[in-house]
Amino acid sequence: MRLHAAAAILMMLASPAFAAPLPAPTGDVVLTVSGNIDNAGPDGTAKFDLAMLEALEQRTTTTVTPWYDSERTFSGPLASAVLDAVGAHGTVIRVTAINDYSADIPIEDLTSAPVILATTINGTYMSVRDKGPLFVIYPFDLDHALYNEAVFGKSVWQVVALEVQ
Ligand SMILES: Nc1nc2c(c(=O)[nH]1)N[C@H]1C(S)=C(S)[C@@H](COP(=O)(O)O)O[C@H]1N2
Ligand SMILES: [Mo]
Repeated sequence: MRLHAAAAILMMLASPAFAAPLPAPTGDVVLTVSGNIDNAGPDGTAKFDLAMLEALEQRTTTTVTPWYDSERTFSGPLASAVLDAVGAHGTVIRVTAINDYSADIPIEDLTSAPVILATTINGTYMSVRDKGPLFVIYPFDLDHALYNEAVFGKSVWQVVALEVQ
């Protein structure tokens, strides 16, 4: 019995979903994650400032998109790294924007491809006017088959919240 408990704890510690507690943000909160997460604060959510997002694994995606007249370079944390940081469990992420637009993204999308939550465009932070603070960018550069309406609908800009379902 005691051995079983010890083994269970060891497995939890070894699991990538068992992430360390998040530090409290010191800058402006740009992203609030709620729902089925292990690393929530007292209010049941995990909050990120830009520095916290920048501490996670990053990707740069240079691509044409439907939203700009020519190629742009987007950088930011892998969405999968954000999910690991909060200890997410589930199948779908509801992504909500400032204008209350939301889209449901299967977690499978985020674990099978390096989708990012872009914080910068051409090296500059995105203001809300520029579709910031965060913009979901699929890796159109790696897989042109992603360049379709279904994916555009999941390419939420002005993202402020994720709910793990
Ligand atoms: N914040 C936000 N992101 C959004 C939307 C929106 O209304 N608000 N529309 C989505 C949908 S349904 C699509 S098809 C594309 C549309 O981009 P467009 O309006 O530039 O054609 O953006 C997606 N991202
Ligand atoms: Mo759409």
